[in-house]
Amino acid sequence: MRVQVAIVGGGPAGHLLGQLLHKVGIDAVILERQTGDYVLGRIRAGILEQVCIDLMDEAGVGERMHKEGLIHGGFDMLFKGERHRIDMNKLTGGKNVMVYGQTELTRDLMDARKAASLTTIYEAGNVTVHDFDTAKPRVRYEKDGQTHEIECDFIAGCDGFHGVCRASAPRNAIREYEKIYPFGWLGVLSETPPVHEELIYANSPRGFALSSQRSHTRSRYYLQVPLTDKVEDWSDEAFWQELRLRLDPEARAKLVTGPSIEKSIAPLRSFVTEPMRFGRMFLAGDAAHIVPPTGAKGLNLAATDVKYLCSALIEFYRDKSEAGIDHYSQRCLRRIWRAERFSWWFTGLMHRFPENGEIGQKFQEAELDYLIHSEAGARSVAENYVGLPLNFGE
Ligand code: FAS
Ligand code: PHB
Repeated sequence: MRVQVAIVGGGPAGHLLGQLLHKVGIDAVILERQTGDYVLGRIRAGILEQVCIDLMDEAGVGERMHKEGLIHGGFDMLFKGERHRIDMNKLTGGKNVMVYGQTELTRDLMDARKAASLTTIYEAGNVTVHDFDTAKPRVRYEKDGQTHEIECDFIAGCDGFHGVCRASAPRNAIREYEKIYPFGWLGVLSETPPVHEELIYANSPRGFALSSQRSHTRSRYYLQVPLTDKVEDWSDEAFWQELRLRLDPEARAKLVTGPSIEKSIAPLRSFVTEPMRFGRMFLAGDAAHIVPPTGAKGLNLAATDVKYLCSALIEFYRDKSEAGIDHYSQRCLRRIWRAERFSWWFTGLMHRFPENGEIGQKFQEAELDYLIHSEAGARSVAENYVGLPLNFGE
């Protein structure tokens, strides 16, 4: 097989890239090691920035998102038993975010790809990437007991944190930055109405909690838990009991519990790869960077990487210019580090760090108290949360 772009990884980054390339007539194949159902079964992000919403529209798959997505103009920060709303819409001159699950976004992209009869090879085993330091890179994979080879002009590594593409980059050409947090997020998805119409981020003496949602009838909750916890250690009842203890009385009274339809523990890390381009191989999304989910940036960063990569490839094929692909890494990394910084800061503000002692909690409470009484402080939170403009600082 020969294509212009071989996309490794069929998560949101891979499928969004595939759809955007298709819209401009660049042919691509997606190689995904799992089944489509497995990919859709992973419950992850829930918040879309305007940049991501616009890209879904550009990809021609925004219809259900606009019908079912929930526009949020603010969120609450809960500490010392009281909730304080960050009015993002007012503080950013009218910007909002949208609640629309990553699962639904990926499903919309998969459906569009299928409707256009575009090729996604699921259960592609043992994918390997070759000769990306030449003008004729290749990708190999195993399927149905046979080894297959794809010739291409470019390889897009959209294969997530544990993928093969970053791992295949020459070690002397890559620099990795990493910070691992001393706790994880225990997440529960339940077919129960949310306790509040917007999100609640809670900094409680017992630890962080987040009350999020997927719709008016489906809730997503998270608790900060020790890294030693296993998901089987947490019964549904134990989860609901602990969540109650971390919420304020009003939210507690409104909490509707029910059976978990998904329950998992995700580790938290800050991670960035520099550069994101290796000859004719480009990394995008979690393949290149990871943020602690506190700032709801992971999926949104993947979307902007894909936006930049797609425009670079259009320049190459349409304008015969390599300027875009030469500038890709630098363009992505400026935005990535800003989001990494915000996600790290927000994680530090909202989670318990026992190693910092009681005084650490007091510092956090003082910073939170400042933020809710300072328009400048609240605006800083709001403009980072809705997503900095693409041309910020230019
Ligand atoms: P993904 O990891 O989603 O997709 C990569 C794809 O590549 C996968 O389908 C994988 O099967 C495939 N793949 C891997 N290796 C391969 C190989 N060798 N060959 C072929 N295919 C291969 N972000 C938020 O904003 N909020 C959250 O609450 C949140 N929760 C998260 C929870 C977890 C457990 C994780 C891991 C991430 C979470 N994220 C969250 C971040 C998440 O949403 C990512 O940002 C998003 O999935 C990025 O999408 P991709 O870059 O496509 O990577
Ligand atoms: C989610 O709904 O999954 C979610 C929302 C906001 C976050 C993280 C996760 O910061």
